[in-house]
Amino acid sequence: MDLDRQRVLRDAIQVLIRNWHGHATVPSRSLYPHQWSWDSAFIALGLQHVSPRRAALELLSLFGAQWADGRIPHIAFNPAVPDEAYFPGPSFWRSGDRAGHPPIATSGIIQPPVHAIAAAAVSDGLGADGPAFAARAYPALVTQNDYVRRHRTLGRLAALVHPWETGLDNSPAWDAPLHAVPADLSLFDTYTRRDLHHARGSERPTNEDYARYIRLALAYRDCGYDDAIAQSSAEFLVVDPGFNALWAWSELALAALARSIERDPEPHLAEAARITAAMVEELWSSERGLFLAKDARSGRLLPERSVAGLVPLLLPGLPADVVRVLRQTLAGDCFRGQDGVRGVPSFDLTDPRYDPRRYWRGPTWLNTTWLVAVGLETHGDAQLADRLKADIVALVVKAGMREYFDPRTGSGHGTSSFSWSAALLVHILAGR
Ligand code: 9WN
Repeated sequence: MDLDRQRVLRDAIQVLIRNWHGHATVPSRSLYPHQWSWDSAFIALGLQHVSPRRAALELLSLFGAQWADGRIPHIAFNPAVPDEAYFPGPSFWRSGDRAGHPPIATSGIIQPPVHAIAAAAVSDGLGADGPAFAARAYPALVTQNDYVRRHRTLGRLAALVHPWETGLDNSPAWDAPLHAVPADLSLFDTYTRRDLHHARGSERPTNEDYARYIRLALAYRDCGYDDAIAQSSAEFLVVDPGFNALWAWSELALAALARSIERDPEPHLAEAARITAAMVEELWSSERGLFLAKDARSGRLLPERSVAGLVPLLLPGLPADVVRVLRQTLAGDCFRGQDGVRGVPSFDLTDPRYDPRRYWRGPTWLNTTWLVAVGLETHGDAQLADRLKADIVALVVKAGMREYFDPRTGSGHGTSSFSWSAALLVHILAGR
């Protein structure tokens, strides 16, 4: 390993150690001082190479925040951190008011279900302890996906009630449905944004969009997080190709976990095939060259090209012509075709709304770049997958463990010492 790689590996491990708070890892000590759902899955993938036991604990501690209905909330709050350290905090979400709440305070929305993928990897790395871990993780993961299927599907695919549920919160793909939600700036008489204390306003969502996020979260909370009520009255309801692809991919990981503890993998394989087929029928656009999100309120596909539309490459069951077109789109002008682009930009470089430094509106993120790289490997394109992984390493060598990166200059943005950037770097340097 060359000196640069040795240096960033050491730095990354230090970030993971510093951000560990005893049973889980915060995404960032300053901007995100609690446990986040999909972050923990990416973090566990990296942590397994440092300490397989810590990686297992990271996931088990998140499962400890699971609700009785099966949802794994997007934030598990650390009781030792003051309410005002992050907004919206525990006093906003009021998870304790709802029957079946977990022993600690949590948010009420969800994030993409990447956890089974992490659990399957962690279980493999635990050696003789793997089956015992798998036996504990498996029921939580099955219930997590059952919740999505029973409470969140509209027709055949999952629908999300808040941009934060997609993980790609501020993507221009959400502009049209989100801008139909009133932006009530008087909400800031009651609530204070905390993110702007830790990150530049020019790299975060606007106040108008933040007011819409608050309104949507309040509406979901005030209907008691009841999904039937929420879906029938939702001001925002989208079917996201990234979330649905990760849901299908997680069923494949559940099949592997099931096998390892002598359970039947078949229902998981069938579920993955079902979701994959539904995605191709409902979200594929040969015209735009990738999967699109759908506005479930109008039934219309949203035309924006975002990295979420490439994430379904992870699914081995895609038709060959879909894979071919996805690879062309990835290599074309919208994403990788232009000189000097590193990783996979989160949004279409040719769209006037592309912004290389505002979160999810253009920057390269390491998690989505890694997911696309694994998708390429799934379809036999190891060469381009390796280039994406080399880009990830190069970005971190140049700018450190930043939250996201300008795709063309490689400069780092958002928060520093960001856990999933560190974890995925470790994972890649371990040859994954
Ligand atoms: C809201 C923690 C999270 C990530 C999301 C990312 C950002 C939160 C925020 O940070 O969202 O959940 O306050 O902006 O968009 O993907 O999980 O790292």
